[in-house]
Amino acid sequence: MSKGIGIIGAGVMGADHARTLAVHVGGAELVAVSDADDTRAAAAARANGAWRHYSDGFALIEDPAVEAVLVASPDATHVGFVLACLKAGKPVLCEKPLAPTAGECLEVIEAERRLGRRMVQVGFMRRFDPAYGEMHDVVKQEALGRPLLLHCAHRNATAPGFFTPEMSITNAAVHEFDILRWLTGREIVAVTTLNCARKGAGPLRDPLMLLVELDGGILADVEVFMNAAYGYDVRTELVCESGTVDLGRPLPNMRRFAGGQLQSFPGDWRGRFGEAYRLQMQAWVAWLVGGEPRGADAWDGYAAMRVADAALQSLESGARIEVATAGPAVAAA
Ligand code: ISE
Repeated sequence: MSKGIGIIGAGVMGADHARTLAVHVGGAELVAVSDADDTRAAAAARANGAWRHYSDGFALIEDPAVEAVLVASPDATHVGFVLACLKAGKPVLCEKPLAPTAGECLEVIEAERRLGRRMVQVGFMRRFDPAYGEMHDVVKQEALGRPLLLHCAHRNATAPGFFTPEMSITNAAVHEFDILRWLTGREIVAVTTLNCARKGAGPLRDPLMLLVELDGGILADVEVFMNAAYGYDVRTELVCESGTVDLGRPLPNMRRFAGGQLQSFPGDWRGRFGEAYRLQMQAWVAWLVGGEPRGADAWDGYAAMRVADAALQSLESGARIEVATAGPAVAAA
C-alpha cells in the first residue's frame, strides 16, 4: 500500500520535492500540498498528480489522507509544523534547518522522546550524495589513515532576495556543519567566523570564512560565499594521514574549442544534488513502509544548530566560540 504524503511549502524546494516524489520515488504518493499562496499550492499539487491543496500547513497535517509530511516551508516555520506532525502522530521529513536555533530543535527532541519513537528525519541530503558517500567510506575503512583536516567551499551563484546575514550560517553553513560531523564521526567543539573585507555585497557579510575545530584535533576551513556569481559549487577536500580525497563534482561535460575550454556549473543545488534528494526521499519512504530509518535525525538537526548558534555569536564578536554542550537531560534523550 502506497503511503500518502503531504508537502508543506510549494516554493523552490517544495515544488522540487513534489516532482521527485511523483516521478522518481516508489512506495508513496503525493496527496496534498500546502503553501501560504494557495494558487502555488494548487499548481504544485496538480502538476504532480494530487488534488488536495491548502493555504494552511496545519490543515494539511490534519488531513486523514496525509499519512506523513514533508516540511519545505520557510525556515522559521519548520519547528511549528514538525511539532504539529508529532502531535498528530505523523512521521516527518523536515528540510534543514530543523529550526533556526538550537533551543527550538530541543523542543522537537523532547516531543519525540515523549512519543517514545523516532519520527523525524532532517533533510541533510548530502549524506545521500554518492561522492560524499565514497568519502565517508574512506574514513570509515581508514583507507588513508585518520582524518586530519578538511577544506570546504560552499558557493552559490546569487543569494535569494529574502536571505539575511544570519542565513549564510543557519541556512547554508549548516550543511557544512552536518557533513563535517557525519564524515568524521566527531563533534564540532569550537568555531571562529571571519568576515571578509569585501564591500558592496548588500546586507550579507559575504563571503565568510569559518574555522571549525572538531573533537580529536581535526580542523576544517569553510568558505561560505552566497554571491559567488559564476554558479553553484560545493567543494570538500579531506586530508588524511596518508593521502587526500577530493569530492567529485558531477558536472556537465568539459567542452574544448579553439584556444579554450568550458566547464559549466549548475545554477543552484538542485543541479548538483538532484540524485541525493532522490535517494534521501527513497530512504525516507522505505522507512515509512517498515524499513530502518536512515539519514539525519532530530539530534543531528540540533547538533548542527548548536554550531550555528556559536558561529553567529562569533560573527558578531569575531571571537572563537566554544560550542555549547548538551545538558544531561538532553544527552539522555
Ligand atoms: C539552500 O537552502 C540549500 O539547502 C542548498 O543546499 C545550499 O547549498 C544553499 O546555500 C542554501 O541556501
